[in-house]
Amino acid sequence: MKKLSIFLVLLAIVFACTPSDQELPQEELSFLIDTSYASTLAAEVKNETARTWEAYRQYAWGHDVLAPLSKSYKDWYAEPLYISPIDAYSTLHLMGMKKETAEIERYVVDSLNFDKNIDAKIFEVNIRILGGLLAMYGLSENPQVLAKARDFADRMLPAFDTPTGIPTYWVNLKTGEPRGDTVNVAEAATYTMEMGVLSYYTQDPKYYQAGKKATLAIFDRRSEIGLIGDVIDVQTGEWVRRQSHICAGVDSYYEYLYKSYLLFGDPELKKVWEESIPKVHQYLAEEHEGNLWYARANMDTGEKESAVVTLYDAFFPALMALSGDVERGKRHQTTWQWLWNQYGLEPMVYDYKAKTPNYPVYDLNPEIIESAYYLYHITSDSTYFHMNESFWSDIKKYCGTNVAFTSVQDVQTMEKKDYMPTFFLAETLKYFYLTFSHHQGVFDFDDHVFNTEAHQFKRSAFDKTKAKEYLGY
Ligand code: DMJ
Repeated sequence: MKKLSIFLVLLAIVFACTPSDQELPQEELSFLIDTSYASTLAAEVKNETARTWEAYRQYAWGHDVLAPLSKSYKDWYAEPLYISPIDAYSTLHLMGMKKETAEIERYVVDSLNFDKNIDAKIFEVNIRILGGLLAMYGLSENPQVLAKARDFADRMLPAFDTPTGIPTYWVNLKTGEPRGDTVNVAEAATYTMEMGVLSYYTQDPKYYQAGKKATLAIFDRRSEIGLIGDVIDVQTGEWVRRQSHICAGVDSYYEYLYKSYLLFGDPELKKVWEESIPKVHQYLAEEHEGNLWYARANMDTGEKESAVVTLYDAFFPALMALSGDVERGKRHQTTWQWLWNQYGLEPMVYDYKAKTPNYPVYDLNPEIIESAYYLYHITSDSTYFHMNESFWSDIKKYCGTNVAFTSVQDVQTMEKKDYMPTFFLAETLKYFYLTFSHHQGVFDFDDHVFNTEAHQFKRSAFDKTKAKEYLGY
């Protein structure tokens, strides 16, 4: 009886001191999340990932991509490169799916052979295959995985052997024959992270040096007002298109300037970042009907030319927040959320002045979810948790199939398309899981950097003094 009265007194004190939800100011309310509900969502994402992975195993094993509607598969080239499992590994590992990751690791070591007579697209295989294998090595410490990554990078390197140092679009994995003389900026200069990690692990600077040379080749060709174009000739170094933007085709150039600096500490990349990013804000940022957009402008005059953006651009709030410009990141993220809510998913290409989706496909892309996750971690504001909660609910509703998830052909009709891109496993599911499990502290965001395909690298595993030597900067 005595215990009960003490308990009741304590309870009365607690209630007296805690205002009801209605009395809490809005800013404080926005920091509250129900952790058991968050855990339920995290478990749901994990279950859905396991279900999706099982569908890949059942219908597409040994191939690049799952086709969820036909319960079949697609390959990128004449011979498969096993891209889905390599991309999925770092997500499955993070979710603690040990049996599945062991199976992928075994396959990579025992059966994966890159000696194939195919022309591989350098940009895509760098972020997915090389990035995925390097993350796999970082997580497994299996030297045979590192040997595969090195073998793959050695097959990529002939592409960088151009007068400018900017890689060709394709390279033949067997013969080393490069092909394709024009590339966009993302294809030209998104290599410093993977190549830097490989140089660190192998203590051979040649990989990082090739990636960095390509990045500097772009920066060195900036206009007098400090903007870069978007398509370039790898042989002559002449700009083929002089339009400046942060959209698909340029995006990860900016991302890697900052993130590679963060991981390795190369001061030259920091300088390039610090000189480049103010120009992006100065010439490309545009307020339109209450939203903050990043337009397309002429690289020489800075005149805005187009209000056509891509859903890939939603990587930018994350990059802003990571680099300390949190307020700008928050404002820009609100713009993307606005666009998502116009349809219930995002169109791939959108004209914010004409208000038309120029290309209405949604390919299960991660960027808006990635940015919500970064902002949630960095601000602790549950607004961003709830953003991802609603994106997750929409993806389940419009992209879910009876075996996995699939892309949408048109966000206006929600007609489905028979394709589940590999980055859905590498990125989209990962960022949902990280958001919903954030309160459990299972992942140390501040000790990691993600490559542009969301493969995680531990910052504390890269000693800056050694990096200077191993990467040769
Ligand atoms: C991913 O393959 C990478 O994030 C890339 O940098 C661009 N975006 C796609 C997914 O949308």
